[in-house]
Amino acid sequence: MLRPQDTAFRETKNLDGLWNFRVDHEGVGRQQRWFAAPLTDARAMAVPASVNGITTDGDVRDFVGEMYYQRVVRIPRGWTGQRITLYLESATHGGTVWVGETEVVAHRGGYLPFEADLTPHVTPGEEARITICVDTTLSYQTIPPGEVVTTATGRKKQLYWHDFYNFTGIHRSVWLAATPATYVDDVTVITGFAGTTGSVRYDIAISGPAATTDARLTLRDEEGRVVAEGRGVTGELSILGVTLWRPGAAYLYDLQVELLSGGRAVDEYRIKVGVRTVRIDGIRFLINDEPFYFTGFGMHEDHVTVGKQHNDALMLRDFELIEWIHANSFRTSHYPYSENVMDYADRVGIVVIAETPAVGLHLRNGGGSVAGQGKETFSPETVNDATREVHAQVIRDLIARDKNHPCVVIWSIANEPESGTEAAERYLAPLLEVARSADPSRPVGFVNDMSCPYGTDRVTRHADLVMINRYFGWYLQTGDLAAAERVFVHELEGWSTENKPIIVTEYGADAFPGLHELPANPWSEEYEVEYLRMNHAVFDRFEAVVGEQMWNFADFATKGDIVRVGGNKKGAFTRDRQPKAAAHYLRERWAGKNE
Ligand code: BDP
Repeated sequence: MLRPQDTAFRETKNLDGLWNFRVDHEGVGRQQRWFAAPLTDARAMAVPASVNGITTDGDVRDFVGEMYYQRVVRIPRGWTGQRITLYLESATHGGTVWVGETEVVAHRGGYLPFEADLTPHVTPGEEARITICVDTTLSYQTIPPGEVVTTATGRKKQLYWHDFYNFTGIHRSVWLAATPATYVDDVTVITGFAGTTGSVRYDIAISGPAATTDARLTLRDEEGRVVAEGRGVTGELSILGVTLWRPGAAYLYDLQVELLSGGRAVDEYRIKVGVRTVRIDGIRFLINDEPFYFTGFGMHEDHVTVGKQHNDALMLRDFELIEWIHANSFRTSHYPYSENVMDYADRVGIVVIAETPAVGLHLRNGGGSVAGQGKETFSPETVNDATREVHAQVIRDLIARDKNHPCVVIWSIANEPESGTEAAERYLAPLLEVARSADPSRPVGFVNDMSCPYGTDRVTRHADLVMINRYFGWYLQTGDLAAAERVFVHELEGWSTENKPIIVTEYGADAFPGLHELPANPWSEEYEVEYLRMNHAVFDRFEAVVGEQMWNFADFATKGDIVRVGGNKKGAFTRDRQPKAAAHYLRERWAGKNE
């Protein structure tokens, strides 16, 4: 499946805007066939947007179950004879789509795209009623997991074990798209170079009724000059005098893929190609065979009112701040981000650790402030074989979506799962293999939790590198940075013996914006700076530490809780993207690091 685009043989129609919307409080929508007629008692809802930050009604904000979106669209009259699809960039945490009364697709999982073939169900030039039912529920067989309980007052409540607000809705764009009946279904590129010659290995998948297997490839540089040409569905292009894609100095070639029938083009798809390599050599992380040190953040798609909506203006502000602070990377904690974010990271040369939505797979512990549930994480009743199948599919889908992005240098298959037990090893080790076989060209790992430290963790040995989240001086040794430093050094001495690169993918302390205290105390802006300074002193002692991604880029929403005041306040920036003292400090450190 490829993201829709406009080319000589393809067209798109964006369906963003206000849709009719109704929350199915009674759980009767399917039985009453709400999709079969115009929605009654409907209100307006923005697409894309999270529902939760818009409403003033607590029963809607915290709703658990199915929500209906509906609108009538006119299918462009020029689309006769084309394959017509509906492409949803994401619907959290899953969606069922009807055209008129016909169900055309049902998808589980909240942060990855899915599409429906509408061709047999619509007529170009005529109107069609589209209904999307978004299911907000998380269970032990979803990624991320959750459990729905009924409270004493009979209300359904969603439990989940991740430390960010469970925003729900249609967070990214919805598209109608037309392609030829026989079309380019997938493009995979893997790049390399030897000396000054670049290589682009390609693989094209074709679908549709015509028995076409012929393709023409044209690679152009940023000035539009043709630098390589190819023929056939697999092969390799060579670029003489290649300009590599480098962190901070992106360079993108344009690959035009044309499907040929009888020597004539019948479909066209284009992708951007950054030529670069990624490799681990002992404790070094190499991009283009040069050691790379990650500076940056774990982030969130999170904003006031719109929640997890993708918005280009807000995205640009985030990237402006990333550049201002001299960061060179981020992790898509804790789910795949919008495709626009990945495109933009490619374009500006920001390095990305791409993560699946597998967060909160640690029921005994919870994450950060999230209390444990006292249940076994891995058991027939909780996270089980069926969950692992879903998790494997999510890994494959993430890689299918993002494999061609030069910005992505690591796949993270999970954040802070339980990793110290045999059951965890049985669950996670095969999933690392799933990622490796889906993409042999990038290192694969998962992010280790503080409760499974060096010596007890059983899964990192199956990963290509060490990624750890540590909060010494915050959740442990609170306020005592000298004690925290000692513990952290001790632990890194352990991990250093693994002969793998180590990235500290989270370290952070909450600071309430505007709270100042000298001498510093936890929650003050001063303490956040001192905490970061201590952590950096520790990292600088270890050659194997090849990256620091501070938690978090910006303050973000969490569920209501006694340990969170208006959300998680570990941001270097506030939720409205203004710098705290920590941001000014990081800017100085990272300017020096990247020299
Ligand atoms: C870590 C989690 C992250 C939390 C963070 C925290 O990975 O999602 O937000 O702790 O507590 O355990 O701030």
